[in-house]
Amino acid sequence: MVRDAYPTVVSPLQYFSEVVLSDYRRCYVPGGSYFFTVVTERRADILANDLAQDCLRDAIRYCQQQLPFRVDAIVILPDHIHAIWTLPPDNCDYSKRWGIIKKHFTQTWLALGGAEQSVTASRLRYRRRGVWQRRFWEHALRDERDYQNHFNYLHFNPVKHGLVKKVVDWPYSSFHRWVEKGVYSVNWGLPPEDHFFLNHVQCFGE
Ligand code: NI
Repeated sequence: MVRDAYPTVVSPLQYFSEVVLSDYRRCYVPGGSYFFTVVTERRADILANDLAQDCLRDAIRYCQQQLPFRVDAIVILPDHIHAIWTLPPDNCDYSKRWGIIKKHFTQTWLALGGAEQSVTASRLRYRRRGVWQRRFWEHALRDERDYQNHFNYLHFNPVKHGLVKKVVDWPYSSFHRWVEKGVYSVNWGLPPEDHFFLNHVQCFGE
């Protein structure tokens, strides 16, 4: 199978479904896979650094010890995170999990000198800090095609947001893990002028 170039006679989505999807379709669990967008307080650009990545990794592991789930894909952008999780069918409370992750992240992040936005006295009374927005966006992935679209959307996101020209150049992404597994070519990701790709990748909130 050719992985380093798109066959010219096949559209990118056909290419993904035939070549790439077969490698990770086992990840999709009906009713158990979700796409999330989590945003920082006042959209502060605080996340694109090694400290934030380490704190987030710690927080996710801490949460998984209490409430298991699988992180299929994750990308950390300066002011938000996209993630795809698969949850066990008997315990799929993702809100609780995100609550634990945000709280743990905030504790270690602030203890290690990470930045936060100023918070009002009333919010402090509720022990809320100025790191994360309270709400997050979630979308239950309907089928393998939906999973595949969001999986690619997530990994393309640093290019979509203008942070890098090539997907591989953004360090805070599970893209690299999937390259190691052979799901993506290291050169995956089309340039922005490829309208076919952009027209077929919807905007999922961010
Ligand atoms: Ni985004």
